[in-house]
Amino acid sequence: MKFLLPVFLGWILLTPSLSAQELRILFDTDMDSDVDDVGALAMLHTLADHERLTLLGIIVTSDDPYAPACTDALNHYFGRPEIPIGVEKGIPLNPISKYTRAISEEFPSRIKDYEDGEDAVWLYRKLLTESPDTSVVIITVGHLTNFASFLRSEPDSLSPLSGKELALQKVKVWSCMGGMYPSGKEANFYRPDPASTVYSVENWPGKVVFSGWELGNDIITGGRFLESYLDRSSPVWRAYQLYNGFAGRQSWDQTSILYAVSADKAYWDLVTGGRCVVAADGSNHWDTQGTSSHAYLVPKTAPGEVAKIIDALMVGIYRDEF
Ligand SMILES: [Ca+2]
Repeated sequence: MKFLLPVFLGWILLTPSLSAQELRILFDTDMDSDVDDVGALAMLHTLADHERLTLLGIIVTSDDPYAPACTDALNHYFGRPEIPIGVEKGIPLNPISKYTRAISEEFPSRIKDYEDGEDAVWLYRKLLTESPDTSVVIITVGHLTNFASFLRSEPDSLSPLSGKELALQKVKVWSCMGGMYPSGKEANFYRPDPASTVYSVENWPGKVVFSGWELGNDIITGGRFLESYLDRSSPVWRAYQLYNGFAGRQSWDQTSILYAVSADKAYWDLVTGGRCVVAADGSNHWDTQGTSSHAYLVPKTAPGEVAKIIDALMVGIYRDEF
């Protein structure tokens, strides 16, 4: 099966897309238990190939020993071996992934060991310090341990600004896959570090858009289309094969990517006029009484149609109107 162009003829956006210079992405991923992180990173590379964004760096928030090397191998495959990767240094490691070890062993990479990664907080601070004001979009698709540590960071030799001050000055928006809306309990928020979620959501100084579990749960990608379209030499193909043999998988993480590049609300509507409140156990609800710069996404386009866009970007097919 090959991709059919007419599928996309209905996708016309009302505002022009941002250029790669205008859309600078910092991607924070738990590249381990689920495979949607691989799909999300593949989408970012396709969009970078077509100059829709610049991928500044990747924070790997995972205790899987092969997660950084797997991420680096994906970057190598897509021709961007220079992308810096940050990790939480010195933590106990626990191999939990169905695919990271194989990808790290079967594909070339610069990073060989977990500790080869940069310090995550240092990398957050360095990349933001080097960026123009209000230019960076942070996309988080995992738990928020490193993100919270960055927010808590104090002035250092990189910058006289604290983490919060850097976020306020440098970040345009935080696109966060996490939580359930209007209420519920979702893994990125509660496992394994709900305290970092509480801190991050309460202390984030700028705009944040949440993509909840319910959004990506209805969008199934990575099935037979990906199997048949991608070359078997692709680590994306290999990861989805190892994960569930192309049975199809929910697209939680990919939603936050698609939102970041189509922030003109092509695919979803934004709910504003309230704030996300996270409890100590990581459950969350939307408090309509509060005011904040929080928002969450609700479906506007049929999940099956969004799945076609995501599948296309995951296998390297691109249209300007995406
Ligand atoms: Ca994830």
